[in-house]
Amino acid sequence: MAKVLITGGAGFIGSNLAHALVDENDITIVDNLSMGKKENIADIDVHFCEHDVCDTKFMHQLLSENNFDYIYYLAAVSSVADSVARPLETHRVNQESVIDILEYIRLKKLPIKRFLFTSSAAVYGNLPDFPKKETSHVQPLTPYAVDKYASERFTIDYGRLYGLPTVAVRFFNVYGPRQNPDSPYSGVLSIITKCMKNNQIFTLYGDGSQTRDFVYVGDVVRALIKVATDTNEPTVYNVADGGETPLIDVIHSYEDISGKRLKIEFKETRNGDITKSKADISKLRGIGFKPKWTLREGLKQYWAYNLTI
Ligand code: UD2
Repeated sequence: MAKVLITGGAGFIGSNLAHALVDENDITIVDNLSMGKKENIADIDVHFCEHDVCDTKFMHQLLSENNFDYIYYLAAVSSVADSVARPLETHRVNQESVIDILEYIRLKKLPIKRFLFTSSAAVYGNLPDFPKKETSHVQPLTPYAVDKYASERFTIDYGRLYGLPTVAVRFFNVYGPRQNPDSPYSGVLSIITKCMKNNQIFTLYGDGSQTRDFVYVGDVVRALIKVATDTNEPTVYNVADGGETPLIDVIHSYEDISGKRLKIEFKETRNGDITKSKADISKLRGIGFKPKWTLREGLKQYWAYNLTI
């Protein structure tokens, strides 16, 4: 049984990862519940520590008392808008806490098998390269993107310079069960789901023609486990579906699946919103990963889940 640490493990992606790993692994979760929820992990047997990853004293003690095999680093302030409003505070979470852990692992020579950092498609910014490859130019336009990019590079450099077993991924638009819809910058499908369920009006910024590479969280979890366990290089992988769908088309499919009509109010495009997004996932496919969930199947599963809660 491997010992696994998931920071941000009570959050959306982290809790789905914990559910997938719990039967065969001994799992510790660190989460300050800023976006995560205890209910997300209430039905699984994990060691839960309600702590901030910036509490370095606590984190060092946790690492020295447990010989973790795998560390999945998902803790972050995931709101881009929040990083623009509070750049220094979010920097501490999104970058300093990551370097602190890497440095502790290096200095104490902790015998981990893999440290996986989760970065974001935000690092690509608004450049025209399309679809986005891991080798495409980056243009981190916000403190969030700068911190994700820097932490990702630190993670890779700790592998290249000091031989730590590290790797990183860049998430595109992940959706599915347990995504928290409570911020205006939450994933759009979590907001749409909430609006559909409660017959609320959904504000669509723009005309709905903006495209995204939507990837179901079940596939994201499979990709995370594969990258952490089946690769060796300190490098970065796009984690996405590799498809590109206009937002309005997603809404229509979702209406079709749920049998509900979404009330839409159209507003001006959000400042800084990108018009097109799509990943090239050939690097991920190259390690044997294939997305299992079509957008339609993912939406069906997500809607079915929402009817149970
Ligand atoms: C995603 C990430 C963000 C950052 C960015 C980099 C999520 C939740 N966010 O932002 O962290 O990495 O990619 O490019 O994964 N929308 C509406 N109404 C709403 C909410 C959203 O119309 O109430 C639109 C929004 O303007 C955008 C699209 O839906 O055009 C997707 O929005 P999003 O916030 O889910 O994701 P995105 O790609 O803007």
